[in-house]
Amino acid sequence: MARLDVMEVFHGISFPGHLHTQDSLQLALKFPFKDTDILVVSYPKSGTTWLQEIVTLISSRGDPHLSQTVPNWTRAPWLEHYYFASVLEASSITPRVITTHLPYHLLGPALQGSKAKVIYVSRNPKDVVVSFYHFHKMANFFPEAGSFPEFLNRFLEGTLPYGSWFDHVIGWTSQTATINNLLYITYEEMSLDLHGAIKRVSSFLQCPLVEDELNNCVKHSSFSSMKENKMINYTLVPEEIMDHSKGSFMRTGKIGDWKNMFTEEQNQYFKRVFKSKMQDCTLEFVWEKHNKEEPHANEQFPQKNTQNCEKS
Ligand code: PPS
Repeated sequence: MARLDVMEVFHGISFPGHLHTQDSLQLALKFPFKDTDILVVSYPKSGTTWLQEIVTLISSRGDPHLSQTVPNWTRAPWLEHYYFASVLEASSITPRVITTHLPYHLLGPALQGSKAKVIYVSRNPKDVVVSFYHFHKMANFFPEAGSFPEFLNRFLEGTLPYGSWFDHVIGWTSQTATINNLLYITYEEMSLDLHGAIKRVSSFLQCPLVEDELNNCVKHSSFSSMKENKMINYTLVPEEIMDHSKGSFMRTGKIGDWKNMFTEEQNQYFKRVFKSKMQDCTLEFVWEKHNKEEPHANEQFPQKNTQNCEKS
């Protein structure tokens, strides 16, 4: 299935036709989750792959064998991708780890009543848009990225593939009352204290680890280890689909790279749009709270209703 030039528009959101069909998207909305499932949810470029790796390593108690021998799209497949059903059927990995970029307003109904464990990972949207821009340049299943100012406008309008970051974050972070087991984590938290973040995820998954196991998880989910791991760095994907001469999937792995891309004017514009779109959101964003831009080491996003939002 190449379909590199096709975009599927589903409920007003465009998805790359290389990975999605109308059927696969429709099937995702009716997926019968098992209570033992672990669902990794994110807007693209927010730390999805990192969390897939962390969850795999926690389930393997720090042993990197699975994460170094099975590609992430097989061991933690995307629910909405066309190959999902066949991968899941062929897999014997337990617990099942499933990934999705779908917004809450589409996937929420399938989760009602389920005790599946949901982990929502988010990231400073300025870093998200920069990472997404670079990814558009190397991944041939996206439309042309255009110039960065154009791309930024499309991000702020919510017309990029996978829809609006604002709707995604607001949708998923308002669901503490409607989803049984939900953990919020941020890219920034993982970046500033990976050991603490892994401990929090392992406790949420009810898979407490001893110190050695935790340290192995930290080691194998570090940026440098993951950058070398062919099972997650996408170098297994053929050149015509991801052009590795134009960049790498594991690009910088840093907080605040947006500063290398945004002009001051774009930053001010972004802040205005952010303020107006998020005004009814009761959550506070850590990269705004302390020194206005950067997340604070000991804080998590969102600030209210967080910590362990799981209700077991
Ligand atoms: S995708 O395409 O939606 O699955 O992308 P996603 O995995 O959500 O995001 C990719 C960005 O996450 C960075 N990344 C990491 N940063 C730090 N440490 C680790 N271990 C790590 N793993 C992935 C990756 O480099 C992309 O961010 P940028 O800013 O582009 O480097």
